[in-house]
Amino acid sequence: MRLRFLVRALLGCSASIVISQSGGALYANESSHQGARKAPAEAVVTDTVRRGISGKLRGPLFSYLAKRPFEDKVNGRIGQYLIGFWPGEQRRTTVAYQNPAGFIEVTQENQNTQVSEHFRLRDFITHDQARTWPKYLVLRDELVDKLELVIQQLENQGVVVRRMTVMSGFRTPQYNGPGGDGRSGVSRHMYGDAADVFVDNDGDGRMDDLNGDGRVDHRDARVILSAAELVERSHPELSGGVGVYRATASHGPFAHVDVRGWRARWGLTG
Ligand SMILES: [Ca+2]
Ligand SMILES: [Ca+2]
Ligand SMILES: [Zn+2]
Repeated sequence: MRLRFLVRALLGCSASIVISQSGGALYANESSHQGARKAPAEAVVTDTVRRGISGKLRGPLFSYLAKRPFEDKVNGRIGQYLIGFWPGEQRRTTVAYQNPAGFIEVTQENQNTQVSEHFRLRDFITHDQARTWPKYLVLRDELVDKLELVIQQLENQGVVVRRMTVMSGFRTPQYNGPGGDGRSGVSRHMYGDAADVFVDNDGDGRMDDLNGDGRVDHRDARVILSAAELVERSHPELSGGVGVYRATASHGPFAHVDVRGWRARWGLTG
């Protein structure tokens, strides 16, 4: 265990963060959830850092989780975990599509780490290679902030949100694929700033009836879009894409939310 922490220290990340401020959740190192291990080093994080733009509770997301630099990806993998190649590895891209700087290492032990009031680390991992650990994740804290702000906005409108399910968060390029079939080859999901979400308070795995019209359809996803619209208005720095998706045979309606840096909207017809 000592060695493990030492390795992390060498990778430039502290092993744990303990929030000293009173109230709210405690964001600590991965082992704290099991309560079995004592962190070797403690750092105090200010309330400002912890709360982020949304003012919602947030761990200083990435400072205390083990990270691997982008260069640790060799032949499209880190260890056994297949990641693939970003467009920026094959051709010149604009700044927004440059390769991510690195990856959060997600282990079976740390996957339940709470990254904000409503989200855990595992919510954002790519849904593939179920038995392969660790997995590697790109996740921008602006995305988490925006999602928390959208939840806050929905609640201000009287829409209770106990659970917002992330259907798809980060997608490795390997999983995302080269595009086609309506899926973008330069998807924001590959850059850790996009999530496909729905509100699911009743836990049936599908969107709830957010607008109270007695049906669950794309209009409920539009409620999320409208909330995101207001969030972007008050937080232009979180501008990005918002798309509405109808139910298909394989999934219910959902909304795509990202923080790509410029406004984009789709799926609004009909
Ligand atoms: Ca539901
Ligand atoms: Ca409805
Ligand atoms: Zn999406």
